[in-house]
Amino acid sequence: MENLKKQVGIEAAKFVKDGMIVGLGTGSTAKYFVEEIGRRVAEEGLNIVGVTTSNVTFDLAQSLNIPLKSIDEVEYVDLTVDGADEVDPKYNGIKGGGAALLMEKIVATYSNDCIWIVDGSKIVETLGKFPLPVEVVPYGARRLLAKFEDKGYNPKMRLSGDDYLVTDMGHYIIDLHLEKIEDSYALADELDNTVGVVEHGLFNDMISKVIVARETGVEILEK
Ligand code: ABF
Repeated sequence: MENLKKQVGIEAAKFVKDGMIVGLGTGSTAKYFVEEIGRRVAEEGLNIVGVTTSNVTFDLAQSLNIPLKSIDEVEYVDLTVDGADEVDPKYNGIKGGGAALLMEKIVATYSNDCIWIVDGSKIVETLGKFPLPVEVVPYGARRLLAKFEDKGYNPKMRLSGDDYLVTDMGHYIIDLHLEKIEDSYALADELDNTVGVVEHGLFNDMISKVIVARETGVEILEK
């Protein structure tokens, strides 16, 4: 499977051209994309500026000598390549399994184009089997947990060891075990309007392509 992930990472890097500002995603698949960009910077003199989506990716990109800027130092991002946890037939997805959803969504929001790179197991008919990450302010998190419980959303605080996981931006994550999300737009709207919710892992209408690693090879799905 690692070889398949590497293949899609390399395939996605082909969309990166000289002069681009490139969003560098997070996760085990996006790692291969970032490593390929690093290789091209080192071996081919690829001239890009990277914008990272997590501390982990920042450290990886720095170790590869990829020139970096923060999202606040650029007007826009030309192309962001990132991983995902689920992708449905409408090219909507769930992200945040890697707890980086807030910075990922901020960078994606200012990107002219986004591509997800996934293994075949991420392609689903209906979103929701993967628990939906919801990033919340620590103050009031247990009130939100109770609210989601009352709604029947089967919420669980994301843990790191015995403690609540703290994201790069200093928040907690509540994972909603919904099994099926019939309307990702309605749920996104509800969460966007819930006090204490900073961001959630529903990425609706944010990408143009998904590059999928299948046993039979790499498949590029275009919206
Ligand atoms: C990150 O990549 C997260 O949003 C998502 O959860 C994760 C998928 O990681 P992997 O490629 O390791 O399955 O962007």
